[in-house]
Amino acid sequence: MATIDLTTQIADVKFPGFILNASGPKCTTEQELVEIGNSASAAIMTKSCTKLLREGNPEPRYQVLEQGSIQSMGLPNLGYEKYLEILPRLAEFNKPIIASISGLSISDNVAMVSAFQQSNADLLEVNFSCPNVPGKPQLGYDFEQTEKALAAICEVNDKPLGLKLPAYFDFNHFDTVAEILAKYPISFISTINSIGNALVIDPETESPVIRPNNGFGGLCGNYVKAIGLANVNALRARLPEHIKIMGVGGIYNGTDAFEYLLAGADAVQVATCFQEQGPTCFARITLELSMLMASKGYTSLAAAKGKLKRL
Ligand code: RRO
Repeated sequence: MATIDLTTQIADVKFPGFILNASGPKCTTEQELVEIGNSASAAIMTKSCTKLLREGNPEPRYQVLEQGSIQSMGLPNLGYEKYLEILPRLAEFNKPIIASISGLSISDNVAMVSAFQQSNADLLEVNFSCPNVPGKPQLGYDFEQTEKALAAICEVNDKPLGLKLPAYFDFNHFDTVAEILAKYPISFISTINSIGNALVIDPETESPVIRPNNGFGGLCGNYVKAIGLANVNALRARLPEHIKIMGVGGIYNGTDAFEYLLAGADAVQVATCFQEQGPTCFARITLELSMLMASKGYTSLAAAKGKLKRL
């Protein structure tokens, strides 16, 4: 089989592959991050951190579903200082390290982005789209606050910077967010986060399947793939070329990854599938993508990237 070069690049950082873990599942503790280091994930992405350690929301807070999952984890993490301690110990894996940051306020984000400047994180991903902290709306749905936060973060940041965005559903919103992002020195976006405030009901128990927030949580997996593809493709069409796109949402196999590539993704992140199958999923999806592309006669990512054929 012809091997396909699946290496990719964001800002000046070279990634050894196209497929990495998404912030969220199994990337909170040092042991979990080491397991990602030992896997075929093209990078090590951390769970979004806050200034202080958080236990997260009450359980049950994650439920696998027939075609995906719903969760309201509530940002459980060790606190940013712990990640600053752990990151140097991940350098041995020789792959990019992405620190995900999710402040509960603009000043928290500025403080943590400042603190990570001195770290060995290769890239920072600031989360503008956590749907699961009661009383904290998703920043990415408030364009005024998005711009304010971005301006403040960029003042203190010199690392390649990415934003984790919520799903948008309106062409006006794609236009607006792209216009804002283009004004700032951003290297990438990751789109989409889980689709917030979904409600899954178990008819047997007549209850929601998760406890926090009256059962409302972020919907993930196959259910959201079409929305993820739309967000990648709509934003690719609107953003300057230097802003790269990591596609997220419903990637379980090589075909899913290929669809994100056609939509314009420069890399893809895996969440629910990693949660359910563990770290071997990265090698499997990578192999499936290579085999699919080879069978179609592609020899590079570039040949297919963004090459969706419109009807
Ligand atoms: O921890 C969470 O509940 C969570 C976060 Br920070 C996020 O960005 N997206 C999500 O679906 N869950």
